[in-house]
Amino acid sequence: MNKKALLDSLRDKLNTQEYEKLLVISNLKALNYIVEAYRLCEPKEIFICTDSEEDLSYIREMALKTGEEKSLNTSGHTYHFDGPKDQARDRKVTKFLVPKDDFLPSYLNQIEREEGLREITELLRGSMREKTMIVRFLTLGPVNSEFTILCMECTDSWYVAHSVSLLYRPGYKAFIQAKNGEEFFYTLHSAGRLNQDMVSVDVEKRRVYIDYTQNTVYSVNTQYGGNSIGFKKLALRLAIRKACSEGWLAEHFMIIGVNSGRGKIYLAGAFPSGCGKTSTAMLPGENILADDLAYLRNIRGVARAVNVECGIFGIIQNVNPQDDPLIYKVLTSPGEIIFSNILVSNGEPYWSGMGKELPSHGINYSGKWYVGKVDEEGNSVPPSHKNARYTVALKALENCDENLDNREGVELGGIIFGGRDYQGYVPVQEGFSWVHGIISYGASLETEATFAVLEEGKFEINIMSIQDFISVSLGKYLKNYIKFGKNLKKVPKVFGVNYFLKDLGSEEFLNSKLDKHVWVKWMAKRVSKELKAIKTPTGLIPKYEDLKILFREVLGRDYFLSNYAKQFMIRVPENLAKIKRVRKFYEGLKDIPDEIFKVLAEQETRLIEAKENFGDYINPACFKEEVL
Ligand code: SPV
Ligand code: MN
Repeated sequence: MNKKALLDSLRDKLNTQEYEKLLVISNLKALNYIVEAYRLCEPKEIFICTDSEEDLSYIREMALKTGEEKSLNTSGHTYHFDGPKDQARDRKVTKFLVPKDDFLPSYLNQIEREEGLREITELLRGSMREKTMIVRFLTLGPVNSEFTILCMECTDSWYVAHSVSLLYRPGYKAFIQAKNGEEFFYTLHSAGRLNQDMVSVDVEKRRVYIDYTQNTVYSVNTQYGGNSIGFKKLALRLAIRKACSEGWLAEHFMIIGVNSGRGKIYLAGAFPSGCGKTSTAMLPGENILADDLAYLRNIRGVARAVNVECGIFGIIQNVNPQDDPLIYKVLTSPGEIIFSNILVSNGEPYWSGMGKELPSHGINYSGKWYVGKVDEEGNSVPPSHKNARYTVALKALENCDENLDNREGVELGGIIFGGRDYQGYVPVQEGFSWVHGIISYGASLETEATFAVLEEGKFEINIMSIQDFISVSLGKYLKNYIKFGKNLKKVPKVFGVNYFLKDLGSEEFLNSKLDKHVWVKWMAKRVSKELKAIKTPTGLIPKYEDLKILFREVLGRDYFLSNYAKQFMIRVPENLAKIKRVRKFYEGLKDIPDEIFKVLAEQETRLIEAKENFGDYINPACFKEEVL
């Protein structure tokens, strides 16, 4: 169909103003998606958001008017509830649509494309009756840059439409400029039938299907942001495929600008949900550039990175004035914030671990809440959900980095990988090389699954903390990663951190939450070549004397040799056991690059040699070789 025919087919659903908003768009595919979404979902009307202040405020108003959000006492603050069974990403129902003549490895959750399309089409059919379909155009990455990917979502949720105003950069203008045929990512989302609390009713029929052949994602019968905001993890899956075929990286990274003695050093970091990613990105005195997603490109031999987003959809549990002073201040000051799945009492938001007593009554995602409440299965209902979140624009933070919208991105000095590892890795270490670091810390990242996915409590490998979103074979993904580093002239350092190390045979954590700031400073100073490090079998570790100074400078406190000896002890049996688990994991897969096995074997040899010389649990003082 040509443009006129496409627009004519929407004529009775669009008033003149909305019609004119679409007239300036020449990308027929974008127009066609709107027509198809309208025919399938049958909304009573369509609202096209042009990113004008008027349109953005209309979305805010409608989120309140429909009851998808409600106001809190503080100006600009609203809250939204997802249903009790719709509180996290759902791996089981998130599937790739695979055409008959294509192949995806069996560990990627999938369904035959035609069958999946039929199923999702039936679920979406008529799903927007009596509702408005909102069309949002946005960009992933800064506008008009080498990194930019255009993105569009049709949704019937004002909450989703509102969230993206805070989380993504406006893209209507970019779509006007886009030529017909220009590629973009697309999501069609419907929350499905809603109850009187404006919560999705048919969560049992929740589906998130990814049609990578069309760069399209369908999401239905769910509201939780991670399932419904197409630009987040849904688009990440599409971006990973694109990145792997074009030789760049789309990653689950935060980015922090760290002030070192020699200027600002940017470090990216991958941590599974609930493992300290946002709090690392948000360290006081440093600058946050990204909290969740980054694109990395080789630009003239340098690894440069941008934030895919421009806002935070962050976990709120345990955000308190001691541990996260910056974000706590934002969350308790006037300004545009959407709280989700928290406890509300007398118009005030509350969450577990906020550092003050919670009221005994209120309302939360389960309805009326009171101390001692249990759900249908007899489990106690917490005041706020563990995966309760806040949504806020990064620009609302006083520590937002000045380069957030830099079209060239920032030069990455290092990449950090950190999981939830109670027994093995030291709190911070540096890889001997790109390949060593990527494999030992990134591809070997193990963690306990946390509450942001629905199967809690299981230990598992979570490659680069992105495994949930990998949309190609793991081998292909890892090869691309390794090659990316090899093609750089200036290679970022690779670090492994572990905030969760416990004392041997004890449940006691060896670090306080604030210590991460010292590790981050150490890493920045390694990048700027201010400090030497000690070579151990698993990586380069800090010198005690340097940490002693850094603890004093950063946290204003003493750091004792006895703490260092415990924290940086090389635990040979735990490390060898880890290598075995990781090797077993990769041996079961096809097309894994040989380097993986080589690096693991070398690490194993180094550990065995060290054990022969010094025993199972090695005091870091045993290692004498220092490197700059
Ligand atoms: C995560 O779980 O990694 C998040 C939130 O950042 S979600 O949008 O659910 O992916
Ligand atoms: Mn994330």
